[in-house]
Amino acid sequence: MMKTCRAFGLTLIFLLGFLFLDFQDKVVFGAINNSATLSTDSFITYPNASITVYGKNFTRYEKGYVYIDLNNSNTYTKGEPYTQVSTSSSGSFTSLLFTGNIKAGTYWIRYLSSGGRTYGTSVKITIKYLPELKVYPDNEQVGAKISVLGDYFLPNQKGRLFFDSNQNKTWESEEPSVEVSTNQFGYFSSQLTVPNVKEGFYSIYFQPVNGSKSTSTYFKVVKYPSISVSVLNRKVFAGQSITVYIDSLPEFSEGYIYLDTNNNERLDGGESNIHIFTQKKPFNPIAFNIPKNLEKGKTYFIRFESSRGVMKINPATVEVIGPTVTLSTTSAAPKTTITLNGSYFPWYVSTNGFFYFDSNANGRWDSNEPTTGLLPIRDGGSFVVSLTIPNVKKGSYLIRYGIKSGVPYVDFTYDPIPFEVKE
Ligand SMILES: [Ca+2]
Ligand SMILES: [Ca+2]
Ligand SMILES: [Ca+2]
Repeated sequence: MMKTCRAFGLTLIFLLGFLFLDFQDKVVFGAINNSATLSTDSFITYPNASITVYGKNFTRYEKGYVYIDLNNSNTYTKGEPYTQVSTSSSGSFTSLLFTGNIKAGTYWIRYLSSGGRTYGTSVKITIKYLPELKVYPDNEQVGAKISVLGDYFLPNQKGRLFFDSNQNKTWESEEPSVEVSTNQFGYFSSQLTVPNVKEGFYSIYFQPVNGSKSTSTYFKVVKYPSISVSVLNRKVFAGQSITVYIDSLPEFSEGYIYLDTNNNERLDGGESNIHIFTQKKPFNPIAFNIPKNLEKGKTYFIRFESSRGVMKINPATVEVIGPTVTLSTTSAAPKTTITLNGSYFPWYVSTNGFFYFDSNANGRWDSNEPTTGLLPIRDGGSFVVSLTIPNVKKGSYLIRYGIKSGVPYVDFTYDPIPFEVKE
């Protein structure tokens, strides 16, 4: 009798096991219901968004997980977005599932019981990226060119990109705009110029021509500090000492003010510079020496190079107008006395510089060649001197700038001035 009972028991266990293994997804076994279904409130969503997941006809009072099966392995893999659920007395649940930082694509959402069993229907969800605009840089000053990139839009979508100067969310013809079209991947890249608006936040819009919803991004219009110089009309001469100001330089700024001789927007070795450090506003004006080796007639930038990361500051421009010399006449007979009018000469030339008539054209002053004497330079860099043309044959000569003998090195030169001697 005992034997029979045990045999029957084993058979029952065997039969039950058979049923369980073979029909677990098809038949009602215990409390598992073959009509367990998952559904969602939407079939499309976005990364870092929530969707609502509904469960129906699951095992009652069961704890489980709803997850997005990213690798489609039909089971939960670490890292896949999930939410924990508890089924009610009727085997249902409602839960929010956060998509997280998920790649765009189509995935199955599945259910996994805390006992490790996957059952019930799966539901498909498509993850889409939201259309977005990005602007580089995200702050600039009036007149600057900015890059605007659009991504995750519909492919081949035409539209207008515009800077909403008057902040009414609509494009007006005077607002900077450009017609753009997305490529086959829903991407575009374009440029806009910051209009002449006050400092502050503005929106840049991409408005599709088909009338669908526009996408926008913020942009900040800023005003950089700017450098100015003390001299009239920004005209300077080589070697001049000028005053430099920087308006609205932030406190605790450190860097160099320099004259960008080669105009490469960098402070290079050999470029005149002065170190500054501002503890407090307002920033004190500083004395700055215009280098002596600049080209006459050319315009240069005086810039600021920050020692503490990138800081944009509008440069000042200076035009080199001197030094210059004007002759009372450019041709004369021997023994005529001519006048040399100088302007914008650096003061220190007084101590060692003069002009001479290079009679023998050897590029040097010889003691028998007439000179002006040392240049008596006045305030503002001007002088008036005379030179007597020597008794030389008619022809072309050069009046040259010379340096008093014994002066070891002077970094000031003046181009030779042509002169014609008549009979
Ligand atoms: Ca507008
Ligand atoms: Ca430079
Ligand atoms: Ca000579």
